[in-house]
Amino acid sequence: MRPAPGAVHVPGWLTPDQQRELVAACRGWASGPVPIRHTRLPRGGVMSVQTVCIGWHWQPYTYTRTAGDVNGRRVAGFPDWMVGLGRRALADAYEDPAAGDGYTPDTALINFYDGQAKLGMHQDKDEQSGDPVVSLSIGDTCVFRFGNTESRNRPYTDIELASGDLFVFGGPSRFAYHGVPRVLPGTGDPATGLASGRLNITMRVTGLKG
Ligand code: MD3
Ligand code: FE
Repeated sequence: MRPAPGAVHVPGWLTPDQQRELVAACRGWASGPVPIRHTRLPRGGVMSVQTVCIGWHWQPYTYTRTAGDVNGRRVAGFPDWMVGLGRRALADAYEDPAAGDGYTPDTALINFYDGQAKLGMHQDKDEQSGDPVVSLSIGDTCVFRFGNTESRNRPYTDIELASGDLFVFGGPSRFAYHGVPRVLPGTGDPATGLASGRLNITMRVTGLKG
């Protein structure tokens, strides 16, 4: 499904085995050198979503190697196997075996949503690169709100993202407003290793060096 130019939704892209392996990997990162936490925003808010980063640490609104807002430690590295997964995601989403060639994501934000968590409408513009964002969802289904590039308001489209779904945001959709107004508790399969809640992994290219 292509809800907008450059945006592609591939339901059920991850196999059950891949979902289990990703849950296990994310659990390791969540208790790694920089533990998962509710991000504090510079204006005083605290996000209801919990986030752990790999490759680069996202601290609103910048990327750093060390987590100055958590414990000052360097985040875990971005693994080569995840670069491969990102390339296969682009090839499959754009139905072009070469679409992932040269795609080298260097950071991922791993978001965990409990039944109450939500994410307000925002743009992702802290990356110095227009390369696509690859999003993988595991666990409870959510309502994902995909908007426009002009403002956080209508027009937008609400789409359900379920466990195993791939979403790629490239081209003009890369800088569109988007958010997660709610998750639908009890919709996930505990066989993924997630007893409840929703996990979302977004791979990105920061465009930073070092
Ligand atoms: C569209 N995450 O981490 S994934 C985020 O489900 C974020 O946790 C949501 O928004 C989540 O920034 C949505 C889908 C997504 C991610 C990044 C995008 C859509 C995007 C960047 C540009 C355009
Ligand atoms: Fe985002």
